[in-house]
Amino acid sequence: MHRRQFLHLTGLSSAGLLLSGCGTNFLSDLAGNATEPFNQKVEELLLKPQTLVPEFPISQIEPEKLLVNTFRSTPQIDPAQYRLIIDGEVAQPMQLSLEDIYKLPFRSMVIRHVCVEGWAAIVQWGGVPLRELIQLAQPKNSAKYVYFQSVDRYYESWDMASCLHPQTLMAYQKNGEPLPIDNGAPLRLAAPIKLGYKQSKWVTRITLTSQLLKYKGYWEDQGYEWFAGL
Ligand SMILES: Nc1nc2c(c(=O)[nH]1)N[C@H]1C(S)=C(S)[C@@H](COP(=O)(O)O)O[C@H]1N2
Ligand SMILES: [Mo]
Repeated sequence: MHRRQFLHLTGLSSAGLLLSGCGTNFLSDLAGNATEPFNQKVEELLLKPQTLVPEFPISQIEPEKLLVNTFRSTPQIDPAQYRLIIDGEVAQPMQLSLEDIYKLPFRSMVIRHVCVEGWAAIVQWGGVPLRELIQLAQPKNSAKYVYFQSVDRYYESWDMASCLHPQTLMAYQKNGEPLPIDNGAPLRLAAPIKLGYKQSKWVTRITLTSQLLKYKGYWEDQGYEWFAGL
């Protein structure tokens, strides 16, 4: 992202964006960032055209085929209190309200959701591309992986390239309607490039890390494949 575009976005959203309580000063952060080079690998991945998964026409959506797959219970989340934290190996940690998130670029796509348990469904997801959120937080050069923490204590980790794929969304709409709570409202991961269990529902925290940790994901830590690409 060009610096001017970044400053514009920061200026645009600074009123609504609360910095997480990490003791950093917003203005000195900005001054510091002006001299820091933008993460080279992230920039390369953003410029390199990534192969898009073919999308389906809206007429092929299969509303009844998307099964709710939740391993604990569906959490209760007050949308007014909800915040998405982005932290870890970033120059600009942030906390976003749903209002902040709805102002960011929107993309919708009709793709196939595939669950390892043997079912699949064509579904339309709408939301903000994850790459927009990652760019806003300005990844440090050390950032290579991304962890997602959910309200039901589900957790996942992804490689950076998959997170920056243009069809990887933080979705808040399903089939053109507000995302139902059972499907992960107010915000869930949705992408046609990975299996269903990678697509965390009820995400509240996105943490960039330099390494994969001992715990990689709810299902991965029970033996399922980590990359889980489609
Ligand atoms: N937080 C959380 N996210 C989750 C799950 C879960 O139990 N908790 N299940 C996963 C699995 S295995 C699948 S197939 C999809 C199912 O999404 P759906 O319930 O919207 O169909 O969510 C994934 N994300
Ligand atoms: Mo699944």
